[in-house]
Amino acid sequence: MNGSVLALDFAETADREEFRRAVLAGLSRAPRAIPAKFLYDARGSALFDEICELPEYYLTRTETEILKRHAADIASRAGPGCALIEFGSGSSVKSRLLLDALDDVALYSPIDISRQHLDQTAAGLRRDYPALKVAPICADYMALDGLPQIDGDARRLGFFPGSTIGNLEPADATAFLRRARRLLGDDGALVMGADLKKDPQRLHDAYNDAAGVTAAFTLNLLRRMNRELQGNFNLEAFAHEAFYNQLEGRIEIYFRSLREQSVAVAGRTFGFAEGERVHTEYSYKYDLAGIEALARSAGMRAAETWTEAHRRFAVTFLVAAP
Ligand code: AVJ
Repeated sequence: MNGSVLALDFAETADREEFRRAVLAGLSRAPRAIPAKFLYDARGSALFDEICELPEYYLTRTETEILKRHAADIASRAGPGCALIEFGSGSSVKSRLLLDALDDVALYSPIDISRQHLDQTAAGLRRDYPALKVAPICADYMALDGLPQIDGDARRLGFFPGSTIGNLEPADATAFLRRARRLLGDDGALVMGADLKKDPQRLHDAYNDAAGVTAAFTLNLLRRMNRELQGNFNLEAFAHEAFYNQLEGRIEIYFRSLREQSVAVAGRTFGFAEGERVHTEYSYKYDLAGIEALARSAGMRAAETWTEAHRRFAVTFLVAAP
């Protein structure tokens, strides 16, 4: 066995251990909850890519439209010679829109927790942008304290698309932006995408698609527990549930037990009442005042916000507040 295979095995064991702890803690607590990041194993990431193509899931399409239309504005706000740092490098489609518009990019640094995702993104970009310096960082960007691979005095331009900010509860969203502000520096900037409040029916439909892809995405967490933690969840005996909580301004997602049952996972047994739910995700929806308030709470300000005719989604250029 060579060194890199060993390193990979080690990373996998560490990931599995983190998953095991999170599942045991999350199912032992009331109300039950498992953090959203565990939805993204290989199958979960593929299902999320499918969600982005759904007719009901307007987010990706709308954000891409805004980025296309305003890439030049973003580039002129950023100025030439920036280092582009992407927090969570899903597919690199959106970063390419920025890379194409920005003047003289000093460096592109995607940060992602998945080594595999990161390698794919980096390889694709190196192929299509041979002159671009690509410096991937394998890390959890929610817990990152510095950017060791980035030196020099280029202005740091962060990119946090997709309304990933919506996964975070308000205090965590503020904490993330504070961290980003520190990583990007006093003259840094952050381009952030956020989904906007709108007709509750449209929000509901985006998380309850007719083809059932979002349900498969949620229930994939049960499959993952079965596979990685020797679970025996019956996928037929649980259902995806998603609804808009208007008071809190967020979509809430759960898996719900369809009957009274007990399930073994990671060497323990858990009883479920009929109708009992396990929380998996929040997806907070903002309005423009909410985005500005969030920015202020983290020592930043919204220098400019772009949206489109239906005002479904917003892309904001955040800078450090003096
Ligand atoms: C990746 C967090 C932006 O909240 O819309 C989509 C995740 N979950 N459908 C979202 C998700 C179910 C998505 N984010």
